[in-house]
Amino acid sequence: MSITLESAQGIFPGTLVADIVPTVTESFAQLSAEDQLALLWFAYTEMGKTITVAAPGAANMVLAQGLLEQIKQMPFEAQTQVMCDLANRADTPICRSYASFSVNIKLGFWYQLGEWMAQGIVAPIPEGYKLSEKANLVLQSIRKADPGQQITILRNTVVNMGFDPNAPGSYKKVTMPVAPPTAPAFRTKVTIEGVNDAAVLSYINNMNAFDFDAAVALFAAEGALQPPFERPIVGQEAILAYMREECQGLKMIPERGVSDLVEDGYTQIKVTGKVQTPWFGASVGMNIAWRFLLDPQGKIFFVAIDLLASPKELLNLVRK
Ligand code: 45D
Repeated sequence: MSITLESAQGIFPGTLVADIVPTVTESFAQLSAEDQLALLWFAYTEMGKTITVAAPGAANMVLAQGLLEQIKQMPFEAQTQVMCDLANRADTPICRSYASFSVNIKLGFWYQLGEWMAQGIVAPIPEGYKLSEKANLVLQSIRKADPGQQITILRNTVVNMGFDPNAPGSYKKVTMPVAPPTAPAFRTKVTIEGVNDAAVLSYINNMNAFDFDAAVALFAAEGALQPPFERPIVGQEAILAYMREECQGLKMIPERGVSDLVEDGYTQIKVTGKVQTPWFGASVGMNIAWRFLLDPQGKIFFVAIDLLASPKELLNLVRK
């Protein structure tokens, strides 16, 4: 049997991922726009008691500034309408510009609206707003999730808003400028218990230095990267575009792993550990696994990043 992208996706099948994320994301999408906004407000303010979200970098704000100023000038009623339109994915000019933003700019946009809502500059959630029974159940499920899962759910809801006339997965978005990689003298080097494969170590070290060109060069020409709950991104060019958009400021902290030779000279390697997003820094460590498949030349043929079901999964290095 020869290796394909599909067979690669199935390596380390015993890995338990956080199914709560797609489940809750789906139930959330069924709610009315009013319920969605109120629920997010409640979830976000509750989470804010234990984990702190960092103010976004200036670049994210500048690119959303025009839209934010426009909304700021509106009367409360119109502001509420804009927020409902975003949740409803209505085809309006504002929803189209929102959809053209990269993920981090969308998050920066909502961060600012959230601040303004708290200050009374933008229409708040009406005092005493009562969630529907369905929305209450969704909020309960979010409360049960761990912080890494909670922020992933929040991120998903923000990503899904707006009106995108283009095919999903096109990375030609309004995006923030790419910061230069960390200078060689300041780079860190990880060690991973049980794994000393050069491509894997080099992948993590380059990602931590935001040297995406070097990280992508470790992939096979038709290599693929599969983010949590997403389809694989195939080919060096697409992976590079994705990294420049989504990986700036991430801190990867791999802990341990296993490596085995499989058929046709390929090697499968599973690494578990944590990743921190610049939005929450060290206050949230997401428990993740990287499932690598390296080709006989030692190039990355495939890597999946999974958000794990529980911290216990960090110790699950079973091959089957
Ligand atoms: O609607 O090796 C209000 C890859 C009210 C790459 C609100 C990776 C109403 C390769 C509350 C104001 C990237 C895959 C809204 C590794 C309302 C690789 C606002 C993994 C919306 C390791 C809400 C990286 C707000 C990972 C402001 C797993 C919400 C990265 C803000 C994960 C939410 C990053 C924020 C995550 C969420 C970041 C800031 C999950 C950020 C989440």
